[in-house]
Amino acid sequence: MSKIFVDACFRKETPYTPVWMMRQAGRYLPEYMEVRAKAGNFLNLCHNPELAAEVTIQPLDIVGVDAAILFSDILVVPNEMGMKLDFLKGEGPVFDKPIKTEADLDALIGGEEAANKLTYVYETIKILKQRLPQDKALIGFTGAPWTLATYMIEGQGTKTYNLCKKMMYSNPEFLHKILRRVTDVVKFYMEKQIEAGVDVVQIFDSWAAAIEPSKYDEFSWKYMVEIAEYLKEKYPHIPVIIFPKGIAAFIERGLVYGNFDVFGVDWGTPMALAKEKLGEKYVLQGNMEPCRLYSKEATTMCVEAIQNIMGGTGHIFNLGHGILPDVPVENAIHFVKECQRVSKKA
Ligand code: 1CP
Repeated sequence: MSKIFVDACFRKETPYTPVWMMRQAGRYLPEYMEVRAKAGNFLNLCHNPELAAEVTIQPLDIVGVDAAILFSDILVVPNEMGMKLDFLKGEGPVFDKPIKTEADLDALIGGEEAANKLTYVYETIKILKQRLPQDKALIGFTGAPWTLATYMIEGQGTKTYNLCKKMMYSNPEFLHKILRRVTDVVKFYMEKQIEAGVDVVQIFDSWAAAIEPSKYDEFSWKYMVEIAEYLKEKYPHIPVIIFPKGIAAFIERGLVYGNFDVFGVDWGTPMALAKEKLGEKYVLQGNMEPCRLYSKEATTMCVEAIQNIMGGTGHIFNLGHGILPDVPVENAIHFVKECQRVSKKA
């Protein structure tokens, strides 16, 4: 059976425009909180294939999206490269020993050996392949090497990225060494997710906008291109989505080389601009501001506006970034229904 989400990634005709929500699992769903409590904490949940599969499926059943995004986190990759990781309440992810020196990097596990340690992710995918309805796609994912490196160097989320940027300008060779190590793991990681059964892969470059435009290609885009080229050569039937958040201004520079299928547009980028600059090369995904989910009226207005710009093939509805924990579930359901209503073909 064909999956409309995958067809849409390849710009094929579909009965309506498929929809999913970035970070669709999580704290806004009471059912998620129950399972997380059972697991004990967030990382335990990522490590438990049975429970991770359960929370992956929840948003499909509850809000009716067209694709499931694998439940995991981008930071399991540096964790399995050997960096001890904790998710602290109210503070988010923290690595106890960020990379400071060449010796710190050399101590990490690389390549396929690191990717092989992520067995719980592949197990989750295998369970999901058996449980997901045939017409729903499963999206696997990774963080972009740059976005992963920001956590590995800073040790946690950051507002200023000063350690990464100090390295970028005063020791760029070392930053490239880190990015190379991460890229080599991610290529194997994505390949193994595909072999385990994901239908689509997405690369999250959430902190793309931390890099100045003239440096973005060198420190992020080219590594994502390398990953995409590697995957496309082996698995041309698997769509590759990229989400470089907040680089509307870069679009002017025409960062359009690379073998990707879908470009995830963040909520700060006008959809009409994204269409003008990128719509011929990529299917566009996005891009409702997630806070509109607080109001059904604001949601409907935005969904209609996006449909007016994007109507037809070449689009997938999505939020323009992650869903917030205090969004009412019924408003999330409303978003999905409205996307399907406005885009349904007669
Ligand atoms: O239960 C909880 O309280 C933890 C909240 C949470 C969840 C639900 C975190 C911690 N990660 C996740 C799941 C997650 N993370 C998914 C699963 C699929 C989904 O539901 O959509 C995905 C795809 C991610 C990816 C992720 N993790 C990104 C990239 C996407 C994005 O939103 O930009 C990033 C930057 C992370 C790091 C991370 N993990 C968790 C938090 C709070 C953060 C961000 C910390 C920061 O702001 O630096």
